[in-house]
Amino acid sequence: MAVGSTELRARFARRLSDLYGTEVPAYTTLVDECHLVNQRVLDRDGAAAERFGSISRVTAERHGAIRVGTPAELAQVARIFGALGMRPVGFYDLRDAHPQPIPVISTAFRPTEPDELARNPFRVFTSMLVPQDRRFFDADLQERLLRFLDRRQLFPDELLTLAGRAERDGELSEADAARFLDLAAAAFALSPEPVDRAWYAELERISGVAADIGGVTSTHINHLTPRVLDIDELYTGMQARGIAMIDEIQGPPRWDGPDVLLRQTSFRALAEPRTFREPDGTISEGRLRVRFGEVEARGIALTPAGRVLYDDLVTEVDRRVAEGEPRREAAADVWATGMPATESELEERGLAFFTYRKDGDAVIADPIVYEDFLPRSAAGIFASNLGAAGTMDASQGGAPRDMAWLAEVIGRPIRTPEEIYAEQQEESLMRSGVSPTIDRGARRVGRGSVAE
Ligand code: OOG
Ligand code: NI
Repeated sequence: MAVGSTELRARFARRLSDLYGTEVPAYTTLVDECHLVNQRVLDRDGAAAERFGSISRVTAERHGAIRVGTPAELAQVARIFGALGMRPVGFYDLRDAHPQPIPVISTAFRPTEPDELARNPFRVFTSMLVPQDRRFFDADLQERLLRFLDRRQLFPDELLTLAGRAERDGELSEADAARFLDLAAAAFALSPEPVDRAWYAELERISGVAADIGGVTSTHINHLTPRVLDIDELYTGMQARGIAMIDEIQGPPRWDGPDVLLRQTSFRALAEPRTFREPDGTISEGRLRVRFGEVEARGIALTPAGRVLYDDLVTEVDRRVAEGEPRREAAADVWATGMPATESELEERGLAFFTYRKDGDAVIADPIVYEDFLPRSAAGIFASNLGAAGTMDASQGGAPRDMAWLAEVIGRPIRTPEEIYAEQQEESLMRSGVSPTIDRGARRVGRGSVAE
């Protein structure tokens, strides 16, 4: 029996979860707590709890994060994830992220078809270092960094060959699939290779992320994030278990209105034992604290207009915080006045994406869940887990990078999240025969199977 890309993705997500659980025990605690919270929300809210995805999808749902150094490495990552039916979506430039710049650009590999997402939505936030950016790296360091990166091989040839075959044929034989999964999981495990102490420290002075990427000869999964239905409850639950969380939940604030986009929070994982090669050539044991735990809650995907509104509210909250108002109060107030309080209003004003179906004469709008990431939250997640802020010379010019550049250097198209959601919305209108203008009056935002 052949193993198709969907099954391969589901198996890989499980393998990675098992691996990360043995490497970072706090991850297992986090997953346990998520299951408890999700069950409580399910008991409390019934079918409404599954408005943004079935409980089986949400329970299996993970996103991972990995970091690589060069376009060639990113192209190989794209091939491995291509075998799992995951395509690059979105472009995130974290180099001028507020409040903490990170010397990387990122994309996310994920399934793009609704039925594939429903079967297994595994996604990986993938960042690539920009050694050419003078604000972080001078010419000498850039050159040494590129030389170091060019010499290493993150993925064995056999893995890349199997990945290529899987992508071409859409499947692998059972034996090849087993081999592929062994090699792929091993490629993302923490390596026992000694870390060059001086080189790592030199990069760490610039950024902990630069050291984690360019200071070692391998890559590793940085975190694996489960999805939770009530992130505020999860946050308190983890603290009660004695795990110190970062100060904030990133993204939209807690509020009574509809869940939009993505809320995330994280905790610093323990320092992990690593082997070092000292400047005098001796090998010693040390510790590095680079990997962590993160959890997320997902809401409705916003249209470009909705996103502008969201970004405006973020700016307004920042402004008030800068004037001395506590963030929580500022956010609650700004959202209460600025963000529509109901899904219907989001829908009527064209601020969020929905799919449409007819139920007798009524038109039901179901929200499309946000499957992507937020650059500011991502930078915040990176930053909250760095030991030191690092150094950056803002007076230097940065290397220009955008989605088209990234697509070109990895040799694959990169899709825009909003394009995918818009397509999905359009398709549902066509399929159901709902006319956005004629049926407008009849349209109501449905609560799925839940009575209104
Ligand atoms: C990625 C940080 C961003 C997210 O979920 O936004 C991220 C990393 O630490 O490599 O994971
Ligand atoms: Ni993450």
